[in-house]
Amino acid sequence: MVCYPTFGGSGVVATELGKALAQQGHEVHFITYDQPVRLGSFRPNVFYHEVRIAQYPLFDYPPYELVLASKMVEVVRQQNLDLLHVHYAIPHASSAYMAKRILAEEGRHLPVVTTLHGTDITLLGKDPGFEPVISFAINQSDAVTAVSTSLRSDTYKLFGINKDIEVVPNFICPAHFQGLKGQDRAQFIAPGEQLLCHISNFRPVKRVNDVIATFARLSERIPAKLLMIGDGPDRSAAERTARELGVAEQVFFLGKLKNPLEALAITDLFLLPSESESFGLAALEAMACGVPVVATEAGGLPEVIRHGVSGMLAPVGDVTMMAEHAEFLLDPAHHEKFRGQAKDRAATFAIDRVLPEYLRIYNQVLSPETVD
Ligand code: GMT
Repeated sequence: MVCYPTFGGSGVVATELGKALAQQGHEVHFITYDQPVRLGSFRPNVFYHEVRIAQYPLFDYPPYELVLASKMVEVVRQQNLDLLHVHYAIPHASSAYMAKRILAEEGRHLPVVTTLHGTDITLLGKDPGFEPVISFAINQSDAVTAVSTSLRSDTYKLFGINKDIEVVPNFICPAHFQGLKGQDRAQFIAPGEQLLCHISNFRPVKRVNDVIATFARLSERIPAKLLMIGDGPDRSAAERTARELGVAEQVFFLGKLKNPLEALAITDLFLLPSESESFGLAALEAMACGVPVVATEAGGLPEVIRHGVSGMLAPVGDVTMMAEHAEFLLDPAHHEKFRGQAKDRAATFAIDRVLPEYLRIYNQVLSPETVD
């Protein structure tokens, strides 16, 4: 399993998939530059290999992808791995291609499965500096999956892809949500107030200012507080917007949390007004906690959030409509119904539906007909 170890959804998906495979008896080796955030404590069949880059004065830009490719080769040789599953095209798929070629020289076939997660396609894909490498790495993978139908079609639109891309949606592990104990709500809200939540990496694509603007409109109508979880380039701007809109006292910027589920468990509504979103794993996790979602109609979000069922959708930037949706969903006349529906919808993304799909793909690339 090759992934980013950080708080992003692609790392979470890779980690949870690896843990589930290990539980079934497969040996899973994580290759990345830091311990994946959700890996937790040690467990049978799970191994972590750290990619370390030596600092040389010559390197203005440390060549992570080369060190990663070398580490892949080393781990495949030493652990006798059957395949690599790389999450995020850049640079994981291109490093995997290099590792594959090196190993082919010694007569070893190493199938590579690439899972596309979103920003590798929708943001980096628009950068001509990356396009040839992304297209090549995807085309050279033995199997390619995308986390939503929307991402699949964006990939075909943006790149010269001649491979089948299978849609395997992201998932939740129901066990993480059963008996989940949240924080004490009274730390954040007074009786009668509603608690809203947003989780992201605060990059421009997340439109965190729209979260604040939506909340400011809503809080004119109902008493509420907002938890802002995560960190990134637009955090200061969002804090400024909260002050300008007069809601700074009601908005708590908590920074990055290792276990955001504890916050979701005490939340009444989740806001995700992204410009583009291939899937929206945070929204799915909110729904699994019984939290309805107000989001945009962007990308794969409508595939996850059923409008009028598990939440409500609005056009990108329409903070007035999002505030109206929020007010509707929080209305005691509807809120409990939407809570239940959000949970039911999330249950359709349980890992036991998705794991067989990945196993089928692994078996497919391991079957002799695919050996070149
Ligand atoms: O949202 C991000 O910028 C982080 C990025 C990542 O690599 O984790 O998230 C992408 O992958 C997630 C897991 O598949 C998806 O749930 C997110 O929707 C997707 N983000 C975007 O498309 C913006």
